Amino acid sequence: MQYDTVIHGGTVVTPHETFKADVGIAGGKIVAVAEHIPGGERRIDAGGRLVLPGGIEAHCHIAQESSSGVMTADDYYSGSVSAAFGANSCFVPFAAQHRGQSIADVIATYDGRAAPNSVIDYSYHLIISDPSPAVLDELPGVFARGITSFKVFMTYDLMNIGDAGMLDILTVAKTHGALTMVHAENNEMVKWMNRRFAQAGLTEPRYHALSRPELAEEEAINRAISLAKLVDAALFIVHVSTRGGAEIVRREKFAGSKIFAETCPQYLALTRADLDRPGTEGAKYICSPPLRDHETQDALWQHIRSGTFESVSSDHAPYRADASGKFLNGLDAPYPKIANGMPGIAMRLPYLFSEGVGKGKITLGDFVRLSSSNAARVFGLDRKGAIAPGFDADIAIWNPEESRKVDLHMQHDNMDYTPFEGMDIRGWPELVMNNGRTIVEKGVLKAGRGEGRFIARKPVDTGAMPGHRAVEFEVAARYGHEVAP
Ligand code: DUC
Ligand code: ZN
Ligand code: ZN
Repeated sequence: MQYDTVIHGGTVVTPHETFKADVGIAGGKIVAVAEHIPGGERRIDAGGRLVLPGGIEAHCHIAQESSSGVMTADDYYSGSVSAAFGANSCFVPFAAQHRGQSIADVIATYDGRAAPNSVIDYSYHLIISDPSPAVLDELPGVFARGITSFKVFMTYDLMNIGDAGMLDILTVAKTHGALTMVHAENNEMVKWMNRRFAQAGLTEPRYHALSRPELAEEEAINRAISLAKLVDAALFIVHVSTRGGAEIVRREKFAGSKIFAETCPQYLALTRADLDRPGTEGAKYICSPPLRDHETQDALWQHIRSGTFESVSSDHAPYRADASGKFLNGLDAPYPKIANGMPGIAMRLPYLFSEGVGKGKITLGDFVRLSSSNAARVFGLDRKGAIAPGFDADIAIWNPEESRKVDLHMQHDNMDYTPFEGMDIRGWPELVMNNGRTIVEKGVLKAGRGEGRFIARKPVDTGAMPGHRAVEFEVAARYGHEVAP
């Protein structure tokens, strides 16, 4: 067998095993994993290193306008470069529909942004803000193209599609084996809180966190799951930030509903006290759902280690701390007018490795699941997320001993701050591959603009999940006559 590359002497990690092995790569694929593999045009010494599946970043905002028209600082070049430096071989940003826009137009727009620029493999989740009959009719064509997941919002007036809109989308998604993702916060609770704070003149960033109560997330998660259960559709709850929300997810998931969920490093590393930073600093920590407290961090870690979450995603939403981003409406804009989100695509995995594996909160197998293999399974990336023959040679070689202090320079994004600045990290990716191409090696970018490929994804696999049967849909069996729901 001729190998293009052999990674030798490393420790390979899968979700269930950690073992010494060499990895043989040919034609962009892993073709052998064995105790000793001779040959190879290139031999990479991985002695003392961990050989892991390349990360899959399943939640990030790249070259995306927010509903209020603010463009992210990262395009598909800088965003994918930053992802690659953070040990990711593949990412799935959002392609966002704005109201009135056809889905064909949305996809063409994002193809134009991604294809010439991405240095790593990519796909999109489609954001649907306007589930009109014409838009619902377009969805089968989107699934056929391999875009098998989309996100909807229960909050923001320009995005919220309402419960009936969600039921329509969940139903179409179920028909096609697609996965609906949801941003779950109760819109009316948030707007009511905003009005009260505005009336009292409380508009500094710290009130952002208080304006989006934990109960707003918990109520919306509960409602979203009820809607999904009614039609027995698969649902992925994004960026869970509360103990109560995680508990609902856990209860429903382990009762057999088709529920998936993620949390994000910012909810583990930061708290609402960060919004109290002086001057314009607090605005850097505005994200939704908002940062919480130390008790919540402990609870979320417990849920991570006990299997409530499929993945830990960055929710990289890069808005610079200047007039192009956070301060489009001025330096002293009230918090509802400050762009919502923070960067973190390069820090997701180093943070999870250092805090999680390094401090004994999760195992190496958990790290592989949370960083890559679960996202591959849930989002239909069937050739990714594993170090095994037949899979894409998407590999990250980690030095578990390398220590770094986080600074902006090591993010390689287009941002002017990192919320993780100054943190001590132990464990760092030394070499990252996508399809057998070395994309980052010892701090140097090796990948070329536009070398990433669009990946057509498979439908969501819920075969092992019993799901939920609503009795009201068994009209014929129970009541002797048919009603088409
Ligand atoms: N939701 C996200 O997922 N990211 C940024 C802002 C938001 O509301
Ligand atoms: Zn969201
Ligand atoms: Zn997001």
